Amino acid sequence: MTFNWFERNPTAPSADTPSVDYVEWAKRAYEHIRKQQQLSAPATPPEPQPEPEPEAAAAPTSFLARAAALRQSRLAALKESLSPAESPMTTPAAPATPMAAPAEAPPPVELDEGFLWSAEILAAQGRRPEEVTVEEINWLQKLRRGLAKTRRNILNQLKAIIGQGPLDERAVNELETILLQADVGVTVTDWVIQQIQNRLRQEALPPEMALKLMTACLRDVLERPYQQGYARNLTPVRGKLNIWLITGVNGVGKTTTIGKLAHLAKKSGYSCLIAAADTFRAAAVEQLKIWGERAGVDVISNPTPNADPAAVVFDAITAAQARGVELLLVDTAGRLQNKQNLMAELAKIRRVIDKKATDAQVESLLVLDATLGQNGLRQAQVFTEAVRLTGVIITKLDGTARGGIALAIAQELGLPIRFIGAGEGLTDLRPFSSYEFVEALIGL
Ligand SMILES: Nc1nc2c(ncn2[C@@H]2O[C@H](COP(=O)(O)OP(=O)(O)O)[C@@H](O)[C@H]2O)c(=O)[nH]1
Ligand SMILES: [Mg+2]
Repeated sequence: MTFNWFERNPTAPSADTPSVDYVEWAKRAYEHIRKQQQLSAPATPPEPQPEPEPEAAAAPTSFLARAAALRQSRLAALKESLSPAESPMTTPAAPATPMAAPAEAPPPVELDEGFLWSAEILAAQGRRPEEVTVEEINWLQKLRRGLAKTRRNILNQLKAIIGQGPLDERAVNELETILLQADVGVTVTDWVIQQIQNRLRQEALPPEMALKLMTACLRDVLERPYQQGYARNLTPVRGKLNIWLITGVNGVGKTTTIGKLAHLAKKSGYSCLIAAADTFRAAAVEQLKIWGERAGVDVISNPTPNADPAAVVFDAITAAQARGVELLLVDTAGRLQNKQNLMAELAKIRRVIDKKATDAQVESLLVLDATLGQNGLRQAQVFTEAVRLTGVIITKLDGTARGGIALAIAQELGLPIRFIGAGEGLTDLRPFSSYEFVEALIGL
């Protein structure tokens, strides 16, 4: 059965999720994944990963240190519990691949702290170890690695301000600074701090509880759009035409994101087509075609220089309707230099869609570059005026220490975050999960 990635939006474990033996769970998941991989051999050598920097080497008595020690001991127990045949040490060296490995083949899993963390996240959601895939584990590891800089900053500062005792006023002020530095934004920070202070007035708040409360508050901010009528998942409706208009400033990652979305759609069993409506530069169309090839999805373009983007969209809709395509991804230009033109261009594309594809399920997704922080958010205001946006995609979460920007985005735009990108590869984009995101951001 095809796994539909678009339906994957894990929720936080509820109070009645049964408690799990994480070591046993991780062991079964590891054995299951190894079996899968042996069936689909040959394996590709693992991507070289940067050495993880030690996380929050806290004073030995603090709860941060306890959490780190707990995972280390679980990891040791896990390694010990595996029979020699499954032990990663006995893996035969992967054969040297003469050509670039197919993008499809995921690297073998490594039994490390990141694997265990991913396993814990999946286990806590009540998933069964026999149903998880190597792609899911790899993605969670990537997400955690991507947010490592932000998390390290937060945890290191937390370590400095939080002792063993309950929180005091000074510690709360420091928490405020930490959130602001992670680019969570003033509104969200104020609200979170207020929640913590309200609680402090009722009872003593040990640091561990404060962190739990903060986690829940941040998740709450990210999930508010669901309470305002947005569905939890953005899943293309099967058997009909879905059109996703991908907008955003130049360089934020629109074209790359379209390649990754096309890949995800194919993997999830959808028929897909791409429209090259960023016609300003010939190179942009070429770049999109390369991504289309990688994902195995056709690209509709117009060879005329400076072709009318709306005409390209018209052609693409015609092709999509003739072929019974389910998901049409539309790449657009994002030149902010000529704001008026850009807005007119996007509005025209939208009119063509509304006129020509009356039954289509249309989404307008804004792509934002996480490394730009609050600046990116300000730039994006143009798009909120030009198109009726229905969601956000955040890219480049790898390599930023300001991963908290996701919170500011959800708050300021009032839109659900639909996908996040954490790398330049085909598989480096997945549907957003507030639970997994917040855990990767500040979870222990
Ligand atoms: N590190 C990283 N780079 C990305 C990501 N998404 C896109 N990029 C890079 O950002 C640059 C601009 O991307 P592009 O798709 O051309 O942006 P566009 O102008 O909005 O279409 C390219 O070098 C991409 O490889 C991501 O999630 N992580
Ligand atoms: Mg582009």
